[in-house]
Amino acid sequence: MPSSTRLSVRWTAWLCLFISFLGLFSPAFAVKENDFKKCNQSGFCKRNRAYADTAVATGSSWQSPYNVVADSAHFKDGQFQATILKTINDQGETVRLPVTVSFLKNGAARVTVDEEKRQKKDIELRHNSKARKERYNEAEKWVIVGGTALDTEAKLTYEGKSQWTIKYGPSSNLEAVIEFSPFSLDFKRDGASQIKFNDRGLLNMEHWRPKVDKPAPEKKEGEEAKEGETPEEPKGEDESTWWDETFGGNTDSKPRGPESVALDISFVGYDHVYGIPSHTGPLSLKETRGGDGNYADPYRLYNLDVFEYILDSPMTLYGAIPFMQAHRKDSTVGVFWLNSAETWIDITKAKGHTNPLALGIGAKTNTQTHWISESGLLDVFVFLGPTPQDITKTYGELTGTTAMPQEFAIGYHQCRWNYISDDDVKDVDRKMDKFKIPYDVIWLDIEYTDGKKYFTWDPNMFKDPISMGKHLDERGRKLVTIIDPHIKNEEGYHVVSELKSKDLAVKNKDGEIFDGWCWPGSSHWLDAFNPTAISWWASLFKYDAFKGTMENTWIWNDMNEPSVFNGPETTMPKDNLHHGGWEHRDLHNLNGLTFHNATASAVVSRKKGEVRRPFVLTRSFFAGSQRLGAMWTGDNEASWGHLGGSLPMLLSQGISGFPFSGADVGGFFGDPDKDLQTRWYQAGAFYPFFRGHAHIDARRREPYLAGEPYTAIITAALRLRYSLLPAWYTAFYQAHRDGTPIIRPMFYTHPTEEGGFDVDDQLFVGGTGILVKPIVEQGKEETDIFIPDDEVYYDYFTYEVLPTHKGKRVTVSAPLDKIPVLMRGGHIFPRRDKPRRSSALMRWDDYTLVVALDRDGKSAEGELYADDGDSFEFEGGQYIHRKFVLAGGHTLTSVDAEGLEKGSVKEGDWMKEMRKVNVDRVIVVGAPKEWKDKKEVTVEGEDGTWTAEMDYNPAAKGRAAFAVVRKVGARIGGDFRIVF
Ligand code: NBV
Repeated sequence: MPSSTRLSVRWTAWLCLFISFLGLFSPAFAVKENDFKKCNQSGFCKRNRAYADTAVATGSSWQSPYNVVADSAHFKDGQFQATILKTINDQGETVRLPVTVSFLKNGAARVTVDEEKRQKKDIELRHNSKARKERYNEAEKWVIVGGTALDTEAKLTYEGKSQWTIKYGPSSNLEAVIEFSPFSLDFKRDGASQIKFNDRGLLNMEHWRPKVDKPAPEKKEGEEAKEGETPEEPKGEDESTWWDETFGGNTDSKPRGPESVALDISFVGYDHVYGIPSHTGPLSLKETRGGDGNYADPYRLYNLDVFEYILDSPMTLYGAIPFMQAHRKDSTVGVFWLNSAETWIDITKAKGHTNPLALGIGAKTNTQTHWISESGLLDVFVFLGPTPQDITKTYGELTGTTAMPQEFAIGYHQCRWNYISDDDVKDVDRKMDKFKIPYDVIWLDIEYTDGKKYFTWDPNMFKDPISMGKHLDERGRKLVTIIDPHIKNEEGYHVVSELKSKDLAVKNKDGEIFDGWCWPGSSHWLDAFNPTAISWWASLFKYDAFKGTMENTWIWNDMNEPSVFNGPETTMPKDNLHHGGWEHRDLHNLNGLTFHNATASAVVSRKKGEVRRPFVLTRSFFAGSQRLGAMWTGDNEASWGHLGGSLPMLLSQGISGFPFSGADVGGFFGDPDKDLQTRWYQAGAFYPFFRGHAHIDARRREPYLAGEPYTAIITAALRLRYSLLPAWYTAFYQAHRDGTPIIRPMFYTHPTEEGGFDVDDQLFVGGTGILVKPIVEQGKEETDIFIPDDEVYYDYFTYEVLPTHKGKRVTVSAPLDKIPVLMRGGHIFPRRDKPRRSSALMRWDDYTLVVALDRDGKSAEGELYADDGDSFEFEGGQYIHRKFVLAGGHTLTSVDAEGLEKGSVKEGDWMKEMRKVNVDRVIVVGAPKEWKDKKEVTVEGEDGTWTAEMDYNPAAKGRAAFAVVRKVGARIGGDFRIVF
């Protein structure tokens, strides 16, 4: 065993010991849960839940103490501004909270509430803290990239004494009714309420107050509020965690005292809510206040290294997107809670409403949510739809859309912890070739480094990384190396010396460089919030600085929650300090994004003059991370449950604006049996990010090791992925263009089909009409697919016409070698059918167009987007974007999808080369009977008119008729017409 591996095995063993020690008194599978806080162990969550309970118990006499000062209110140029007074005691003392409601051109509205005293820094911090005094107001700097232009056409249409109404939105059909006493908001569309703020009176901004020393009651960790304590704020409030809080032996010093922000948001007439990833559990979110089948705890968003996470849980995971959509038949609305502190969200559904008309047609439920963050501003965006596409588009305008990926990045990635040497890498590469298994990227985990010092190589095991890089490059393949944010604190390691001397690390509460514990032992953490740190980080990635890397080396960021082994809940203390004096508490959920951002910008600038799209995978993320690369769902387990669980997780990522996502194929922990491994590859072939990965203690499981028939079945799944790369790339382009998910759940594609609203185990691939339901259960050889409409559905492989009915399930057989994949009639999608070793080798291959005719056998439509897959030249028009239409049952045309005139873009090298790339085959599934005697078709291309041979296969035994046109010879980038 190489020394580095031995070392890491020791570390793993140590870690396991440490973890089992923490959970010594809990049953085996509950260990992990107990390492992390429940709401009642998190002071501010518990206080706000108690506040909600008091409101409910008080009933109709509950009075929210927040009132708008009527004289302070004004409305101008699309913005309402006023001061809210919060009454804080029976003597009528108040605190001032400035509120702004902005109406945006794109139809979104934004509500921001701050606290005047903190804004003016008119507060005192305890413990001589050097922290900033304001509420954190820089989340928007990291997250929002556009879409904030004000709707200056918005109009104040009613100005009553205690209620104002503002009409807004591109079609002026939206309305916000602002109630002054108590402060509440009612967002309406076409006169009907959709979303209400503070409807239940749970708005709570914990104002600043000085600590008055009085003999503190004895308290223990996690203890309930003591009877007899005198609460200062609304009755029942528990002060015990206002000034400090202890969990797992770590004490948070809380220099600013209590400062949480909370608000109830009701979705009027909506019974499904989706989003707020990352969690396990169903796509349609569960209720969280207990009861049959519900969770007892709120969904938590606090990015953590959740070792061996459990399924079906509201527990937090590695990344957070506080964006929620509510859906009912024909309407989708949403909110984006822009707050990067620890956040909890309670969901309850008020069913059986007595007046369904008040809720909207067909809806009987109000979904009530309660958002609770530890600190920061109250800053919420409201989207009124009405379609799911409207919501993801506007959210994409605000937070940015998926970056166009490196084309290789959507191929298959072969990873494990760890490929142990450069010879090992070459060997795996050769074997993949020997078995004719396509793949694009091989990955190196932490053991490639010299003693976990990033930017170095283990001198014994990776003697010649450049020769390894070149070996891969010859086959068009890439290498990804891991770079984590913890920097080993070791004398003589140039990275840590510079980090210290340049003062670019995160500080502890006393302003000294923070020292924590991670893979390398004692470590410091890059403060990626600091612009100087970002530039310095970039310098480390230059090819001549990170020696051994070259043009085909890309990067993986792990542990960026950040993971700190000896920190509270395995992360940084909340009172740590970042650039600008902000406490870690305020920006914790942004930490991963800032590190990912630093790495992605470093990778773009590795060499002067080299302008290429970065590829950086991140584990931790926040809203906006989609602009920077891909994510994966962290340390899952080699079990059927985790395979099944990956689908709703990735669907949720997709509708939440970060669709470039995947789960470790095969499962990270443990050893999958061969059936599971095979089924996982079949599912993984439909993950936007497709990577096989395994724990260091897991047995080797490269696809060629599985043996027959498994290797052949896995290879077939990989080839299916590779043949569909043009369709996947087109779906990525759509995501990039307007925030559309890459894999799409039923409610998104069929928002009126109620039976599909809680279906989360099947998906459509982009706009291709390809409907997939991976098998995720052991021994299962058939499955039921939910059919959301009246279209015809063909089996992808056999062209069998399935006996489908709208809203019903259809049974398809799925022995181990079969993935349940259907083609929805009415679509055309591009493929490349020649199997090759990597996507790079397919670059100039001709295309196949698959046409699945609609139920009338007359029409179909589809798209292809292609560019050089590497540079930013597509931004200057160097791309091909075609629209294919088969109409009238006889003519297939290809036109520029954006209506651009031929020759309107000067062709660069890639475009010129693409002139040689053609449509080779057209397969028409569901071909009309009238074609049966045809032997050829007429092709009208840019260079003239010619004929191409066609075979017609009549319908037989449930299989649709299909026609195959060979050697079409029409240029893929040009206009053409094929007349059948
Ligand atoms: O770097 C080692 C692993 C990595 O393989 C995995 O993918 C990450 O999620 N890493 C976590 C740290 C250790 C996990 C036990």
